[in-house]
Parts: sequence; structure tokens; C-alpha cells
Amino acid sequence: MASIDLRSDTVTQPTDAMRRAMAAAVLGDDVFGEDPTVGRLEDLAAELTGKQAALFLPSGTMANLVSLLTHCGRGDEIILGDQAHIFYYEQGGSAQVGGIHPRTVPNQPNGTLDLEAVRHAIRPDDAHFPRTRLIALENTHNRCSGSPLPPAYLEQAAALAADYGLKIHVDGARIFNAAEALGVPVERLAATADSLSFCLSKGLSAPVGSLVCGDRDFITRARRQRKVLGGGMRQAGVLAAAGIVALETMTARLAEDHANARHLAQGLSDLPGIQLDPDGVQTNIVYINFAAAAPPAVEIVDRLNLEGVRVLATGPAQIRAVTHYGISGNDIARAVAAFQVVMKASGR
Ligand code: TLP
Repeated sequence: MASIDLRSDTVTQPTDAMRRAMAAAVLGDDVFGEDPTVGRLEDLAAELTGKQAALFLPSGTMANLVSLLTHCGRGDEIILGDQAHIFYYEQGGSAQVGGIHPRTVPNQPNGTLDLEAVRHAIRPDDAHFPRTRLIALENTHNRCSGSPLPPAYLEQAAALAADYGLKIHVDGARIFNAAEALGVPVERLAATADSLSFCLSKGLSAPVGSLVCGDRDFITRARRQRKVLGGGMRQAGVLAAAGIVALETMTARLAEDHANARHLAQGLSDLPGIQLDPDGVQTNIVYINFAAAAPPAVEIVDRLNLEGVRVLATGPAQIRAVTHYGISGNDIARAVAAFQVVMKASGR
């Protein structure tokens, strides 16, 4: 039996409709601005996010880096959460490539930043300090239980940014999951962001690609940054075609992933040795913490693998499971049973 792959929603395969659209896509050289399919995808992304324009990029990492490089110059500072994907998982790219200084404040368990802590982190105009330019938020917040950031919080953050003349970037890799969980359109979650990146290749199941959305001038400048990073792609419409199908057909079903994640969390929270609050699971990401006496997470991952379930170790006593297209309710039941076997065998 094929293993149940819960390592990430990035493992999703394109749908048949995506493969058909890719084969049929009308193409051109997008560096010359001549790929009509990329143009359609960018227009659709701009429309869905309520922004003037959008830019197609190969990955979420590049989408974030391009956004930061467009907002900030060398010696500028961004304020972001200590658990932010940009800070934690992107090689410090903005510092490495752009000389942009990261200033972290602690993420709260729901993915937000305490706005008073943010206010205190904003630098006064003083030659000792970098210049604070940008606040970066993440919605949903990957390392904070996949929590969605609601409009009210985003509005407060935007008001704070406006007080100090700062911009806001939202890493919205899973913004459609946030919209689904909160019951609001993506446009509402994007309204307070100067730039928003989102991914096609996670829960939306496209094979490749992310978008950055913002005003026309920002996207024009972002296009230059994409080019210097080597992200100018030629007949990219072959990828964009799948992205269009993703946006048109794959957002409405995300509720199913959220229900599966909730069921997984409920099933696991009953098992001895596991610490997990199912009420904290609002989207498609489940973090599972183990009691102190449990074997190391990497060992549990190996044992689960032998039982046909793949997950990721995200800490010495923590693993992550992500639900996505292709994972059924039956798979969730099998996954819970595999955890049961492994936890029992490890004496918990
Ligand atoms: N996240 C991946 C890993 O890098 C951890 C995953 O499996 O969850 N922003 C957020 C919030 C992300 O979760 C990710 C990918 C990215 C950006 C980067 O996207 P890609 O992988 O397309 O560069």
C-alpha cells in the first residue's frame, strides 16, 4: 500500500485538469512580457487579492526575497516573528543577498506579533541604528500551528505601520487556507498588505509557482529584482497554466483538508505520550509534541515510516503533519492507527 505522505502540502501532484491545461497552454517569452498564459495568471492573482498587479515567481522563497529586496535597501531593517518562515527557513536570504537586517520579536502561539513589542522594536532616527522599513507577517503561520491571522489583527498592524511610515509584507504562502478558515475573501486579508506573496504549489496542488501582489509601481520594481535573482522565466506559461487551474478549482476544497487535520488532531490527542490541543488546529497543519520520556522525534518519524506514514521532525520532541489534496478521511484513520502502534511500541 502506498505510504500516506503528511510531510507537507508541497508533495501534492497536479490534477488531470492541470496537466491538460499545461499541455494546451499558449506560450511566449515571458522575459519579453509575451507569455499570454503568465499574463492571465498574474491578472487573476491581482484580481483575487484586490491589488493592481501581480508577478509570477518560481517559489515562495523567491517571492518573499523579491518582496523584501523591493521594499528595503542595504542597512534597512525588517521586523518579523522569531518563528517566521522568512526568518527560520529561508537561509537569511534578505541579509545574505540584500544587506537587510532582521529584527525579530517573539511570535505568539496564534502566529501574531504583540503589537506593543513591534512598536518598541521600531528604531528612532539615529545613526547608530538600521532604518526600520518593513513589518513582515505570515498568514497562515506555518510554525504557529498553521494559525490564520484575522482581518481585525491585520488592520491593527497596518495602523501601527502607518503611524511610523512602515510598509507591510505578508507571507501568504497559505493565504487561501487562511481565507477558508476565517470565512473571508482573500482580498480582505490582502487589503492591509503593501505586498502579499502566496504559493500555488502547496494546498492548491500546482506543481510550481508563487505570486507577489501589490501596486503597479511595486510590481514593476519587483520584476527587476526577480530578474537579477535569475527568476525571469521564458515559456513559463506551461507552469502558469496549472496555476490558473489551481486558483479556479482548488481553493473551495481546502475545507476538506482542514477537517482532516482536525480529525487527525482529535485522534492523536487521545494517545498516551502525545501532547496536542485539537482546538489549536484551524487549518491543515498539525504539530504533535511528545512527552519528555518519548523517543526522539527523528526515531518516531522512522518508525512511522515503517508503518506507512510519512511526517517531518520539526524539533527534538515535535513532529509536523500536513493534510492536503490526495489525503482522504480513510488515510487519516490509518495514520492515527499507525501512531497508536508506534506510541505503544515505544512504551507510552
Ligand atoms: N514551507 C515548507 C518548508 O520550507 C518548511 C513547508 O513544507 O511548509 N512561506 C511559508 C509560510 C512556507 O511554509 C513556505 C514553504 C515558503 C514560504 C517557501 O515556499 P517554497 O518552498 O515555494 O520556496
